[in-house]
Amino acid sequence: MTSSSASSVSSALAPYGWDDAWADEFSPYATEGLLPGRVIRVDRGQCDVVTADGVLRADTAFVTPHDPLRVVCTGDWVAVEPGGNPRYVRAYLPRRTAFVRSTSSKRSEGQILAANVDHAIVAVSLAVELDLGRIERFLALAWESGAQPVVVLTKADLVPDAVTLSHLVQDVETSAPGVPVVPVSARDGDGLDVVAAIVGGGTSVLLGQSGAGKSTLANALLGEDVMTVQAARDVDGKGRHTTTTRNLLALPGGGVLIDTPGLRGVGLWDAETGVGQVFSEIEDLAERCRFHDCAHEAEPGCAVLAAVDSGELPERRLHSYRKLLRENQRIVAKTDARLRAEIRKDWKRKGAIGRAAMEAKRGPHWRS
Ligand SMILES: Nc1nc2c(ncn2[C@@H]2O[C@H](COP(=O)(O)OP(=O)(O)OP(=O)(O)O)[C@@H](O)[C@H]2O)c(=O)[nH]1
Ligand SMILES: [Mg+2]
Ligand SMILES: [Zn+2]
Repeated sequence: MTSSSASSVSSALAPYGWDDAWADEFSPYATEGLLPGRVIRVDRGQCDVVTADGVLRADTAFVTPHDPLRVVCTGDWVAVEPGGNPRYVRAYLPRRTAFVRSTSSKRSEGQILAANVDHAIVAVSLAVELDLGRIERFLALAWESGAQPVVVLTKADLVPDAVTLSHLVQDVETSAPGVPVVPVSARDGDGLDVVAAIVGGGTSVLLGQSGAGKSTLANALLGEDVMTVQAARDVDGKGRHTTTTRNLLALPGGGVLIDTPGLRGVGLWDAETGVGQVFSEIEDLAERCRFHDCAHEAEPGCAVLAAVDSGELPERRLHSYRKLLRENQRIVAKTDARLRAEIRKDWKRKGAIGRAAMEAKRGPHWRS
C-alpha cells in the first residue's frame, strides 16, 4: 500500500476505530492488495463492510467454518477483496474482545454477538420489575468478553419519584461491583450526557432484552433516527423484535456504537472468570474462609456465610452466584475444552491488555 492510500485508509476508518495496531495486523493482507474494513452488518452469508471506498457488500463463504465462534461478526476487522462478483471477505483480524453467549440453555454451542468491543452496555428497562439475576447473567458475559460492562437503566422518566429511582439504582449497584450504573431517559434526555461520555471513546455494544430501549438510546446518542424503534404497545419483550440485525455506527462525537437485536435471555458460555467478576465481593470474602476449597455451604469458619448472617452479603447474591457457577459448569462440561481454549486464547490476552490501557486512560473517577 502506498503511503497516500495508507493515510486515506486511516482517515476513512479512524472514526470506526482503526488504529496503528490494526494497521500492523493488516499489513500482510495489504501486500496482497486486499482492503481493510469493519463489518457493520451481517446477514445470511453476506455482510456490509465499511472501507475507505465506502460500504461494500461482501460474501462470507471464506470465513464461515463450521465453528460458529469463527464466523465473521459485527465489529470484526476484515480483509476484503477490492472487486469481484461476488466479492469475498478473505480473513478477519484477531479479535481483541468478543461477546459470546450460548445459543440456548439446552445446547452448548456458543454464538458470537459482537467483536472488538470496549464497553458492553447492558440496557435494562425501569418500566418493568428489575430482574437482578438477569442483569448478573448479562454482566458475567460482558466481563468475560474482555470489555468494560456498564448498566444503563432506561426509561427513568417512568419511575414515579427520585427516591424510588435512587433505590433502584442502588439495588443494581449492589449486584454489579465495579460497574457504572447510569439511569437515563431517552425521552427527557436525563443521563444521556453520562452515556455519551462513556461511548465517546472506543466501541460500545448495546445489549439487553427486546423493548429495553436500546435503539431509542442509540438514536438519542446519534442525534437522529437511524434505528427503528418499536411501537409503544409492543414494549418490553412481548411483541416481535424490532432490531433484527446488528448495526455498527460511528457516533458524531467520536466512538462507535453497535445496536443488537433484543435477547430473550443469555446463556452463559465458558464464563467462569466473568461470573467471578460479577460476584467479586463474594470471591473477596472467600479468601478469608478457613478452608481453601470452602464451598460456602456449611463449613466451619466460612467468611461468606458469616457475611450473609451479619447482613453484609444479601443471600440472594450467594444463591445467584451458585446458580450461575453451576450453569457455567454444565456448559463447560458439554463443550470441548481444547477447542474453547484455542478460540479464546487470543482475545483473552488482548482483552486484558486493552482493559489495563482503558483503565489507565479513564483514571480513578471511573471506578464506582
Ligand atoms: N417513556 C420512555 N419510553 C422509552 C424510552 N426509551 C425507549 N422507550 C420506548 O420503549 C420501546 C422500545 O424501544 P426500542 O428502542 O425499540 O427497544 P429495543 O431495545 O431496541 O428493542 P429490540 O430492537 O426489539 O431489541 C419504544 O416504544 C420506545 O418508545 C424512554 O426513555 N422513556
Ligand atoms: Mg432495537
Ligand atoms: Zn466459605
